[in-house]
Amino acid sequence: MHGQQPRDITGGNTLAHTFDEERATASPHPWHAQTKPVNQKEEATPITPRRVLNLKAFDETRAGVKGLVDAGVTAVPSIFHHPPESLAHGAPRPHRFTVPVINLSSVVESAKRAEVVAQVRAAAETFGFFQVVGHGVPEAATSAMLAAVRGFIEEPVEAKAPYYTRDTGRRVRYQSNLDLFQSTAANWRDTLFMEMPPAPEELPAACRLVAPEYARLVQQRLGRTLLGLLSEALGRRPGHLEEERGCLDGLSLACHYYPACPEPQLTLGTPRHTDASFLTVLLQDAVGGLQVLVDLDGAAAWVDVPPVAGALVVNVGDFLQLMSNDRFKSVEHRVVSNGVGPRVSVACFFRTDRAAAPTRVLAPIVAVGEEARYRSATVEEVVQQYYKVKGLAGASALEHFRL
Ligand SMILES: O=C(O)CCC(=O)C(=O)O
Repeated sequence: MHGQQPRDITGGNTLAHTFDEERATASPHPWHAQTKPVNQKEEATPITPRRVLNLKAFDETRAGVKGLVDAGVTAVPSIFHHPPESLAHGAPRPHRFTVPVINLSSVVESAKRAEVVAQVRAAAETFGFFQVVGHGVPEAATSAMLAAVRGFIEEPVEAKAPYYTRDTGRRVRYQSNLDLFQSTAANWRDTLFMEMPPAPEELPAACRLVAPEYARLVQQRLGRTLLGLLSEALGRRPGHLEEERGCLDGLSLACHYYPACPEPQLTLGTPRHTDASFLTVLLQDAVGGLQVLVDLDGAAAWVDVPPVAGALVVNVGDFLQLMSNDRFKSVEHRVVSNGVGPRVSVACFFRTDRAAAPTRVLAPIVAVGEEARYRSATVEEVVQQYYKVKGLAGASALEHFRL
């Protein structure tokens, strides 16, 4: 999918890798003044004054995780260490789960539409995740989008620095780890975040033409189709979620770059979470690493969402779980880090534009004979609660609104 191939920086033997102190000390990267040898049993660093200094030193480089890798780190700095219980990179247990792949190409034919509605309903009610092919977003647009993200992140630090910010007033923000100063463990990932539509001059040149067009295709073609199918799966007319519930208003893109990691067993690309969105449409390259949490005979287990050529991954977000009165599931997922990389992905979050968030009300759609399971809440309230519980693994913002 890219011009350049991902590379393996662990030498193919991640567990045998040892900390190369001399090399780290010799590197000019300012980060190294604060690194210390890695102890695999060490827990995630608590938020101590020393950690804050280390985080600031890392953030001030404006070079992200990509900068660490370019500087030649051979050990994952301690700010990125996750506690062992969050990692569990061990061999997955054998299981029968596969994320369904649904072909949307026949949805305009009324005879086949009911079959597709049934497939989407089954996936949304059980897994909360599915992949779609025949989705109407051309391959030229998906490969251009992945290449644009990679092109931007691989620019020199000075070219990217003007976009590096934690100012949420800006609609385009490049940063490493949104919650760098709040979380107890940072992630091996950099992100270019775009709230659509930004003013063209806010966008980096690498993405200026490609990102708005990709967002338009995902929103107007695939988003409209998916919301139509999900409306019907809830027993409503196809326009219900788009026209009466505003689920197509507002799209944000999180463009992630996961550099190859020298010690993937110590960190994560993205920790477990659900999405604060109605729906998320994810474009991933061929590297892999996305996993979804499923119930395997009473025990929670992480199952891969493997890259499928030409497919986009769709998942239900928290807003839609509330709105569907728990029929559709907003399921936890994460991205494991990898000795092979970089991995590039683009998550398109269908969520209300920030201007409408204080007034857009999320109310459950209650079927005949059912009772409402949630009180109504504005998008802003749900998002605030989402960030309040974020980091508490397994905690859902939705519980706060449950009746
Ligand atoms: O990179 C991925 O595959 C997933 C990213 C993700 O879960 C997110 O942005 O919320």
